[in-house]
Amino acid sequence: LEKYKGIIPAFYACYDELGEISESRTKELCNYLYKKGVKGLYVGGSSGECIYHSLEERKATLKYVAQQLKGKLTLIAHVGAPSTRDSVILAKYAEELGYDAVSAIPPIYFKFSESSVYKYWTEIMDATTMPFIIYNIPQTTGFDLSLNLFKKLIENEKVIGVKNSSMPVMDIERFKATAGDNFIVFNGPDEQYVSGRIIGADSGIGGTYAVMPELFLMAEKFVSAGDFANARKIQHDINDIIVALCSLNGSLYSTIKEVLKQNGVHIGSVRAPLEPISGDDLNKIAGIKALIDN
Ligand code: NAY
Repeated sequence: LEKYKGIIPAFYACYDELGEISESRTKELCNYLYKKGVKGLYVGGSSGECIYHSLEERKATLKYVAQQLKGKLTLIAHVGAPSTRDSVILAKYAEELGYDAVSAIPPIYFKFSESSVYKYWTEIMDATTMPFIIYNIPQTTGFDLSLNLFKKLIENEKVIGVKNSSMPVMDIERFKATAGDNFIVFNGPDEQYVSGRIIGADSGIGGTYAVMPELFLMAEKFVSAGDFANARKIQHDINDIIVALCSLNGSLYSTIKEVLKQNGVHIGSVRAPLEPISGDDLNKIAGIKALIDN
């Protein structure tokens, strides 16, 4: 499980100037992050704008990333989709491409019982021989993974981890205490990376890592060394940056993409209904970039 331990950025959707998925830009972002020294990538998740993509677009992104980085970085494919059918299609495709693991949010839109969610995740697991990582993100899905359902899920040995994005860090502690050493708990909220790691997370997957990989790599270095005073300082800087990234009139991801553009990485904007940054707020990007660079 060592290959899952480290800084794993959630990969962004890379568009051309017309807003279509771009092969060259996807590969450019792959190269950029590879050179930064991250451990792996979480492809096609929330930050990847997966819910705004067709099945073909999701497959294309999975393919371009694999072509660029298979064997170089740990690759996790997020395959959660509104229907079980589409999730299974994506999981099988990720297996064909040689991804290390698949992961999925619970089904969205309708309210589902725990047994329906259990069935959904299990059908995805049954579709391939790959390891599976549960994705718990109640603030966007409305489904809060209970400890009881968690216990039932981890009876399946394909379940090697949980990416926990719920805000109480205590959830991380409970999942880790329940699942034990031979299991990976990924910290989800970037604002709480250091706390998450200290309370029991083994690793992290996050939507803001790719815009400031150096800072998360440094936080991780301090946490692993037991230097919590310095880890906390880095977390403070990270949180100032996250607050700034969230303060503009578009979406978090459109701000991030504008900052990356100033770093020479052009991956387009975001797909509507996510909004691009506009007007005066565009002038604030340089200031946010400076905050990250300092
Ligand atoms: C993914 O699947 O793309 C992620 O890992 C994103 C998780 C993010 N949560 C949400 C609600 O988008 O990383 C967090 C988030 O961007 C970060 O904590 C800043 O708020």
